[in-house]
Amino acid sequence: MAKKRDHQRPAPSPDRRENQIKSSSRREKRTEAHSPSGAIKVAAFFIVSSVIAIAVYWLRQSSLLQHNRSYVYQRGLVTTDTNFQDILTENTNVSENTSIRHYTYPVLGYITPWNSLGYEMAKRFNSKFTHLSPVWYDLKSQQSSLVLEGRHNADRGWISELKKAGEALVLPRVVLEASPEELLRKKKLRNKAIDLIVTECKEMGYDGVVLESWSRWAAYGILHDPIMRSLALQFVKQLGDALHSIMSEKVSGQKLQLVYVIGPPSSEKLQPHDFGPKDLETLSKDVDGFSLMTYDFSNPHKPGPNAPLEWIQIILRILLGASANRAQNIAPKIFLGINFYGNDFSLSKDSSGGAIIGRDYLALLEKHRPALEWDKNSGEHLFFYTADKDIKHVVFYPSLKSISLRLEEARSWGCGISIWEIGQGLDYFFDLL
Ligand SMILES: *[C@@H]1O[C@H](CO)[C@@H](O)[C@H](O)[C@H]1NC(C)=O
Ligand SMILES: *[C@@H]1O[C@H](CO)[C@@H](O)[C@H](O)[C@H]1NC(C)=O
Ligand SMILES: CC(=O)N[C@H]1CO[C@H](CO)[C@@H](O)[C@@H]1O
Repeated sequence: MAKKRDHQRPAPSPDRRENQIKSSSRREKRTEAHSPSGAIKVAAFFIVSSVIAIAVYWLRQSSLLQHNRSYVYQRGLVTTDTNFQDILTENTNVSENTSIRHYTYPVLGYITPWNSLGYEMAKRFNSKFTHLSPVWYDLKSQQSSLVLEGRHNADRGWISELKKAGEALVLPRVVLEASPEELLRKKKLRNKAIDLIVTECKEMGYDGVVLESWSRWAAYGILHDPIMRSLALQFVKQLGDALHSIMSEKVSGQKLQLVYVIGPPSSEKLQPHDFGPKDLETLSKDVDGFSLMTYDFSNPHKPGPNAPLEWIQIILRILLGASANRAQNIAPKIFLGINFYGNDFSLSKDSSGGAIIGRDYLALLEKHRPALEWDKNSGEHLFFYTADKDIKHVVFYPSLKSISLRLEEARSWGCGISIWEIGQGLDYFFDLL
């Protein structure tokens, strides 16, 4: 591990303490060799050490070229051993060329209209993404019919700038708010819902949609009924089918896409409301991607890490692990969820606290200058601070190291990733993608 980290450091980095220690010990050796009888030894020493220096430099360069050309790796910032100063000074620095992708599987980024930084990030790091999903639409019941709300959120200027900046597909998210009993039972309403979504895609030139409905259906309690559950899956297939029948305006030969949002199974023994491996198989032909919400493991009543690595591993095993066939066919469609926000929990009895985003985190680091700790079990960084009235807080917020471990996990399965959301992170997180 330590060896690997060394390879990630660039050869000339005089400002790193370890290198200073190394070079001063080398200077000591040279003075030792400077004895009257040692002229030949000195010459030999210089030749040998130059050869070694060149070899080490060459090895480091070639390993950098192969694996880790991004700035954050070169600076040795992707490490468990981080501190608030490094984060405060480095978080805005990224590789000069922001077009180079380091994560080869699909990357979906969510953008929320209430945090405009996400719109900026989508333009600046466009090439890092294959899919961008602005959170714009709700499909709602209206009297006996349906209406798709959210066109007022859609920003045409931004979409056309995005198209100039790169190739990421734009798939706005649609949340199905409409009462599911009616919608799923009545064929006319199902057709209407699908028609509204498809028409909006055509009129606005979208590349498809991200649909969120499963969590709503679970909340309404309809998934315990086998007939309703089957109608629910049928609806998603029908929408996928309808979108696939339309060609994208942007990329010739490409159909409109459907990405479906799914939650993590609640336990290894699946409940009726859990979206499980069989459901993945049922929908896999009609759905282009599954946005898997692997975050929010903890909450103010149970303060802790946002997405423990072990928990993520268990979820991936439940969904993909049972058959090699499934892993091979379905893994490329999974977008493993990665949070770019964190949590600030109060440790008092009132169980308060909640989500924080990048700028809140930086402000806390500046104010409290805390010691960051690495929680090996969850694979997340955290720190403690004391607020007014002596109330202790714990803060979990993603770090380069925590994100890189999740990327490696996703990579080992051949999965894509999805980020909630791209305006909530720090600039240098994008250097990992
Ligand atoms: C990183 O960014 C900081 C602040 O913008 C700057 O002072 C520093 O020189 C940068 N480091 C490098 C190596 O570019
Ligand atoms: C950045 O990298 C991309 C992909 O490797 C390359 O096509 C492009 O020319 C590079 N841009 C610059 C300014 O070096
Ligand atoms: C982004 C990237 O390619 N990271 C790699 C850097 O190098 C280490 C070890 O050589 C790999 O484990 C990372 O995946």
